[in-house]
Amino acid sequence: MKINRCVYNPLLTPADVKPSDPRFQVDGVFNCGVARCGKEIILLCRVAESVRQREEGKIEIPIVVNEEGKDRIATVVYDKRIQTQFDYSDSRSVFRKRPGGGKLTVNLTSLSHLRVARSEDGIHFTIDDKPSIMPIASQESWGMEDPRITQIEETYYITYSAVTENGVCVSLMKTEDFVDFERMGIIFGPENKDVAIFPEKIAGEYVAFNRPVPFGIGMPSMWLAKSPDLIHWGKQELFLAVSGEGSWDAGRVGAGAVPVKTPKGWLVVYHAADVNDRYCLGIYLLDPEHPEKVIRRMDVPFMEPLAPYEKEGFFGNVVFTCGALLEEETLMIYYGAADDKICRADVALSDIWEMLGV
Ligand code: MAN
Repeated sequence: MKINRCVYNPLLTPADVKPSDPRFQVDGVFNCGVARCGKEIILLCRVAESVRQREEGKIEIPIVVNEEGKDRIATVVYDKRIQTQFDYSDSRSVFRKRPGGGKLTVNLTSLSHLRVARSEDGIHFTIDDKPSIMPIASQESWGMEDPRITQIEETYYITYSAVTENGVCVSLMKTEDFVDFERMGIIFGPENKDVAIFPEKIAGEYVAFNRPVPFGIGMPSMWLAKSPDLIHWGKQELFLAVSGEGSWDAGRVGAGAVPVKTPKGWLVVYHAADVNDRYCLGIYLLDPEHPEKVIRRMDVPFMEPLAPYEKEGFFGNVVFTCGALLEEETLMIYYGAADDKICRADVALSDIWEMLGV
């Protein structure tokens, strides 16, 4: 399998990104949506920030971002030397024990917003100095994550994880120019993530992958939903459940890139994690008229975290994609590496067909 990692990887790192507030540091620029917009390739990047330099042994007052009337988002600062009651073993979150067993997330360690980066060659990107969209307290009090862009005619629809203290939802917004964005509200209530909308109606309906997160029974699996208008989603069908213990996809599975139309069917690059949170990418080819019908699936990983910049970072051993473009018979996969950088890998369509045996 010829996965060609770009020799310029990583294309964007935290050092390329100006913090949205001088008191913040950028912890990661990763998991970006991608769109072709005329001559340019646009990445809508997730930028994760946290409070910079803390005085030892002192908990600073929270920094308020994006104040709207009485609503505000304030960053919360945890210091494991003082707040010893919490579990800091995962770099992404702060946990405490849940009454009756398990862990409850007290907060995330960073706050994410979305920011545009542009390039004419798809390799050298310039990221804006300022956020394109900051989270608002009433909808995304814990941040906006993992945007996926679906172009339908002249409009770009963006799904993203709207993280709140009451759970992770998936919201929709739209733009025509990546300058003005219009929020369209929550389309999947908590807990759901990884919504990738197909770029056209199939048999008269919009179709989207989504990934509910069951608490009692079941594991985080990929589902397919349908909608007449991109807002109301139903007719849920299970698409892919996790595999047995020990396998690369035993922990969770979810959409990755927005499905790509090819002459042989829908190409779907998704993510799967094992029980140790090692994130790989998998690949499917789906029937062009019936996306629930699988033509071929590769049952081993299509791409694994192998490069040093994928193995090490804010949260290591992660390759995670939200978008790919098919241009000149090549699939260009933009992906987050180790939850702090943006990278690109190219695969020739002919190699994908050979691998899938179609
Ligand atoms: C989460 C995802 C991503 C992230 C991975 C790995 O489940 O939503 O935001 O890249 O975990 O940390």
